[in-house]
Amino acid sequence: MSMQGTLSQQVEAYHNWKKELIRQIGRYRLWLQDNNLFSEDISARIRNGLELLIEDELTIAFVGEYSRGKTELINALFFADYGQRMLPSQAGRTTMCPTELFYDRSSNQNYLLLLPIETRTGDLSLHQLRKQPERWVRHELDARNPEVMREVLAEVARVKSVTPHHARQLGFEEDKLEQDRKMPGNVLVPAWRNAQISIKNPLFERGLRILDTPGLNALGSEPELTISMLPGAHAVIFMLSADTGVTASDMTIWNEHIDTENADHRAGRFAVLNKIDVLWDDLHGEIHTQEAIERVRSYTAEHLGIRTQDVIPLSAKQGLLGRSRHDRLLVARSNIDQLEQLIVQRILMHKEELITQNLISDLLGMLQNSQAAMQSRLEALEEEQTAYQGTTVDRNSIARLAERAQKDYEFYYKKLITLRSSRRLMDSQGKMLCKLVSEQRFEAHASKVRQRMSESWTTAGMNQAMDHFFELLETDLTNLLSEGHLAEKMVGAIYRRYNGDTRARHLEPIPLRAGRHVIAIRELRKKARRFRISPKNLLTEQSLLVRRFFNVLVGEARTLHARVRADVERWPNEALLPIMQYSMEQKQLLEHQIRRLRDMVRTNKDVRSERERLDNTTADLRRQLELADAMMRQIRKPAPTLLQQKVVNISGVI
Ligand SMILES: Nc1nc2c(ncn2[C@@H]2O[C@H](COP(=O)(O)OP(=O)(O)O)[C@@H](O)[C@H]2O)c(=O)[nH]1
Ligand SMILES: [Mg+2]
Repeated sequence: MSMQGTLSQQVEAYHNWKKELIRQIGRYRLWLQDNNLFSEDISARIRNGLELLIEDELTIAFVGEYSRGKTELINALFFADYGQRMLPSQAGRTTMCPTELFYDRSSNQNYLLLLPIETRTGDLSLHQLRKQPERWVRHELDARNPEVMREVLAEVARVKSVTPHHARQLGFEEDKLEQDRKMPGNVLVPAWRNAQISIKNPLFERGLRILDTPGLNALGSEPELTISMLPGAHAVIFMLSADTGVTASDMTIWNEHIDTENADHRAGRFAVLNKIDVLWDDLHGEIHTQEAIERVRSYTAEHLGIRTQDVIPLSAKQGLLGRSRHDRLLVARSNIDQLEQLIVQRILMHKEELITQNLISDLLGMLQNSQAAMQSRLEALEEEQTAYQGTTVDRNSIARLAERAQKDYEFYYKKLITLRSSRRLMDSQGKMLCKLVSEQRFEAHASKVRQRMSESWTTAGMNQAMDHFFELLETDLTNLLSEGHLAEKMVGAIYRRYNGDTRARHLEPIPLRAGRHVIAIRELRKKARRFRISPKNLLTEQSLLVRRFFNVLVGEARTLHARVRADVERWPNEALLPIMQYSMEQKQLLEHQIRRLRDMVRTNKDVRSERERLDNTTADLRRQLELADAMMRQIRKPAPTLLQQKVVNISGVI
């Protein structure tokens, strides 16, 4: 506990940091309104940013062969307070289904949802089934009664006895299943395909999601798990056990499902070397034990090809025991805190970096824009002030000011007209880009492939059809990339001209960045290749294979495609937004100034009251600029773990 805060404290700090950002964004919005700088475009951009923050989630997947202690570790990390094992964990092969743990913040309820395994024979993917609550069996969970809750949660591990034929139809490989001793000839399969557990817990309330997976058998039989759910996780914790070492099936899981290039979990893949307590009772004493643990640790790291510090030796069981008994020594010895530290430092830091790079830089850009506009308003007012220095108003200089303001106004007015036509040009460019990734186009590719697959009689023919689908998509996206480059060049030229003509040197175009989509589709194509050559799919009957391919890979491609489409639809509008915003703001400010100056010339107010009024206005403007500065400082504040890293570096503690 001497470390700098446990997981929940850090997640809390992260949450507060996000909350503060949300508050600052709200303040900025009000500020814009107060200063007449608000527009529909800015509003949309701010809304996007807010959604990103509010919906932000963090998924950690626990993966490994059965009986490595994944569920035990989840119990220790999140349910130790209940004083008992909440999720079923047992010796031997726990035939559990993939389980997701989170807190449903929209309904504010605790519950368990179970999806019957039979849905595997249907046409719907897990992703689609999530939107159909009537397909799931629902149990309420009463957190005030942990004993009952535990019994309800035991459902997750329920098995069913089925014939080998039926098991095959459900997508299982017979030889990886346990025989039913009570019904010789039958095999045991999990009764559920997926479990969703919503449970109130400080971490889950803050957007943490946990994915608990069963062993290799289930990984192979639910392609969606390996193709979209696992790669989508922000971090993967790979579980090994000190009593078995790294076995062949552990290595298969690592190589095929975790150590792949195409996953999102850039925040990290970590290995946990569990059950170190089996090495504790060494007759040769503590030092010897530590040496033994270190040996297994470096051997494991070498085997997996990761750094030794990314292998955490621990004891989930002793950690759970220690935590529920409040036995600090035992908790310390279990080393479970070290894993929490790692999660905090790597995973949260990564998320913070993402938010900082995307949202914050965007926000700071907008603020800078607004500040520049306010600054030029202030400068204009200061010039007016000099016209009021003497005892009489210097009418000539006021007239000059008015004239210049009028000219500037016309300049921005024209600029806006040009920009609007540039925007129309962008719109038509955008339409062309959108056509390349339209939904109809995608569905046309899909149905063409479906037909080719069902007409094909050979494995080779099927394979070609499947690959052809990805080829079509890749071609579309490559075209998008080159068309997008052209459009980006055009935007670049617009900005260069604009920045050359005005004083706004800080404005930069927002890129389309279509390259990442091409990479994503190529990676999905690689996955599809692996899907095709997996021995299980080679033996699957044709209609089932077509269905599986569509459920999983076409489904995944569809999601990706929709994401690309949303980006492409938004971009043409956003690309010119910064200069549009700047011009609008300038025009707005000049309009005010002109009105005021004209007013002054016409009404012939006395110098003193005019000077007072000007003083007040400039003072107010300075205050507004100070406010903007304060917001800027707040938004720039480093995120909690980044901050902590600095502290750590300074104090030299690792
Ligand atoms: N000795 C020891 N046993 C453990 C530890 N963690 C889990 N186990 C046991 O290993 C078995 C399998 O655990 P479980 O969590 O169900 O494994 P999973 O299949 O990976 O989820 C259970 O009997 C646990 O009690 C540990 O740290 N030490
Ligand atoms: Mg388990």
